Amino acid sequence: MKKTGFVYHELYTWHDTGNYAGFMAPGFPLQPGMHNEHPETKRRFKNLLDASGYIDNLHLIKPREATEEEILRFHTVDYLNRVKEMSVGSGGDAGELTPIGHGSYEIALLSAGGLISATDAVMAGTVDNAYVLNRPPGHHADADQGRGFCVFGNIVIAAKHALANLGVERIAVVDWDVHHGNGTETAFWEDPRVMTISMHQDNWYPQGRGLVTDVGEGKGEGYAINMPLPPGSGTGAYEAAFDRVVEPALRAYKPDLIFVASGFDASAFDPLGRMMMHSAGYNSLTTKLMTIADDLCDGRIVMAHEGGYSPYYVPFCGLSVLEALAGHKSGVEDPYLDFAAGMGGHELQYSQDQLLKQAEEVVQRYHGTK
Ligand code: 9RB
Ligand code: ZN
Repeated sequence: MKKTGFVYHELYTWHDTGNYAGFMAPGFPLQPGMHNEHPETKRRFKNLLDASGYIDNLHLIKPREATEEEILRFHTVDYLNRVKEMSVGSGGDAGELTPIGHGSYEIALLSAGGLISATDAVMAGTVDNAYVLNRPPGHHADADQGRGFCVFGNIVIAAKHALANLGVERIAVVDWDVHHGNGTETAFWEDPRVMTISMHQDNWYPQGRGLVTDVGEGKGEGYAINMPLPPGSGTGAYEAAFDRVVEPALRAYKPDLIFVASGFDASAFDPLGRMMMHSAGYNSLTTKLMTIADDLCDGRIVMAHEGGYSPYYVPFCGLSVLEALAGHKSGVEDPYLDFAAGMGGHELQYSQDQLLKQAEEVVQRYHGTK
């Protein structure tokens, strides 16, 4: 059993992404509708924790707002002011497909700050590990603009806080969201203090990013690792990616702290991904990561919620990850699991194996391990 911190705030669900048609800005011929990154999916994750009673196994951590100074460790002043102005007014777009509603600025500060609160608690040993169920998400955000629904780079900001104030020297970020963790990667592209590992659907979003040959530059060369997996990848591919690439890279790097960009949009039921993960798969990846983290950094893992757009399935993936983190079963069975696990093609496929061979070579080349 572990003491697992959980960060949530009602205001996270008040970030208003408006009337987009899915992820497209509305306007003829796109009928206005609902944005994919709407509050309900994340609220239903929290609701399942409440309804099942599992919330009582978690140590609740109150998020605070990140300070302007903390945001500016990553973002430009211009960008911060732009978000603030839109948020005081009636909203707008913070860059590329990143809706800002009235009041979204403060909520984005609370989203980044929630990750800081969780990181502080894990580093202080108040909890063993933590999950932050925050929105807006963060892993696509650039220094000078929002991207792909992400306003501020939540993990980047928490990592910079940990490096500056918590005596942390090496951080690993494992991103299992179905999209590439471009914002986090760019932030530390030339920085060996943070190893970024992204597993994502090949060339989905942002396109042209996250190639297996993208490895970082300058002092950061070899500290960015990318696995652009083919569409259709299931638990076999994800588990092999962990065993063959994530584990050796982490064991060679020996981080003091591990962040996870935890999107559930690689699930079999996600409208914005074409992968086949399921709740038991996420439980297995979490368990693998915990074994590694126990060996390397006293189990210190901080997970930040990112994408995941099936309102019906995300709660079961989330609960399953928390069950692993806390080392305690909820007794709730995932009603979709048999169906998802029964789909064809979960075993590692030839094309997936070929990609993993290339990623293994990257780890081998820079970190001398297999
Ligand atoms: C479109 C573009 C997007 C942007 C972001 C996502 C998902 C993000 C996520 C999906 C599609 C561009 C429609 C660029 O869940 N991250 O974790 N679409 N992007 N140009 N156009 C026309
Ligand atoms: Zn995503």
